[in-house]
Amino acid sequence: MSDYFPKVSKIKYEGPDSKNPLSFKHYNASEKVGDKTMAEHLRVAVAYWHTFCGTGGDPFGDQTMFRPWDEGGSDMEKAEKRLQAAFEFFTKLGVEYYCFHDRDIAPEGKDLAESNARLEKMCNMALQLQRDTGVKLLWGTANLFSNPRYMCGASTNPDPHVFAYAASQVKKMLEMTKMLGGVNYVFWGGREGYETLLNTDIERELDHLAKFLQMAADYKKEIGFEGQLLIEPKPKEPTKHQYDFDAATVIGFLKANGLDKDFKLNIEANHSTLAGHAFQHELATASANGMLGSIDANRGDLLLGWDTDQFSTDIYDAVAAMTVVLDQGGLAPGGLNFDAKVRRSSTDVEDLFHAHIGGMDTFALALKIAWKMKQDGILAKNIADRYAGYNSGIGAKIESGSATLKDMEEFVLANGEPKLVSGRQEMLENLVNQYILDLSR
Ligand code: XUL
Ligand code: CO
Repeated sequence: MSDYFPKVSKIKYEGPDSKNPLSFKHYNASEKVGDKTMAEHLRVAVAYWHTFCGTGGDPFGDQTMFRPWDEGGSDMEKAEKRLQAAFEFFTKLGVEYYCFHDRDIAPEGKDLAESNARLEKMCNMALQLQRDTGVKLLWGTANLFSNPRYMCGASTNPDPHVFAYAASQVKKMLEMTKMLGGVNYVFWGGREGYETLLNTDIERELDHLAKFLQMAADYKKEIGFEGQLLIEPKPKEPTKHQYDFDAATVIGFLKANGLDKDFKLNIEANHSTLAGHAFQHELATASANGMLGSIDANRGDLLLGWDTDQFSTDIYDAVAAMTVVLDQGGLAPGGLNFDAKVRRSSTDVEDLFHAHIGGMDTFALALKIAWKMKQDGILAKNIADRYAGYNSGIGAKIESGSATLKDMEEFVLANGEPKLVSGRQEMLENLVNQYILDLSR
């Protein structure tokens, strides 16, 4: 095993009273919460791109993070060192999963053939490291946004040559994800959107996006890849109008194109807030449609309008998220991918551990709180009571689909004005706070 993190040994669970910053206060992989362990509930994954490829560069300044695995050697030698470092990190952190884009793990070559050969070489090395450590692949994906060829989109590019290039990358990455035993495959729209209608045919672009996804769903079946295909909604950035704006937009698009049986959604917290929604709203919308597949667990900054990809520390938000996850009976084969990066000024390799420990502790505590609330059934009872009118009489008739407008009029003429019933929001908010405060120690 490599030694890129000499100051960090295996991170242990030390409980809420520990003062050791390099320990878990709540995440205790083998601790049972109900019938599953925390690890089984949360299925935490490290995002390869942020944690091992991030440089700290931003539009206003250069690299701030100089990683030992990036020192010296050819691009491929660096890629190999980075992969060693990654598996050392996964093992010391004690996570079961990771996620990567093709170009994170292997640098692009001079042409597609060379890029594919490089990717294959690095994936074979990853397979060996997976076997050595027991770490698994939560999902693979293709980077269809960084290379200049994708400046006007990948599958929605006006040039079919670019479409074909993007499709070729997806073909190879589906094969590699299958080879690595990946349990999901993600499509994030990247540059699938537009800047101006002066040069854009929305109808054709949406049609091309659907054709692209159909090809992927067909190829998945052809090669016998059993992972779940996921689409990750995001409203803007990099393009002004992204076609996969939010959960509702993506669900509508998938249904309109007959793709809703082949894809589920990967909901990212920060993308939800950029769309003007709460994280929980996006999770609940996907879940209500039977389409919540996986989560990119991070947070934004409410004072900034872009994708800051910060590690979750907001317990309130995480409790809301875990409530939806528990209500639908879990996330598997999906998981919680920490699609998050340390701040530009957090330049030590140890900061990568602090960041993940914080995120994992936040979701572990949230899991315990959401589980207890669910066990006590208070929120569920309140919601059930609120809709009880639909269990019988006119309500049941409406839900059965047999009621008509005439029935409605007859009912109101006979029963007069409906009573005002309080939604009791403040009482419920206090209740949630009480659980959070009680269980945080
Ligand atoms: C971009 C984003 C991506 C996807 C994978 O905002 O979230 O990292 O998760 O391509
Ligand atoms: Co993401």
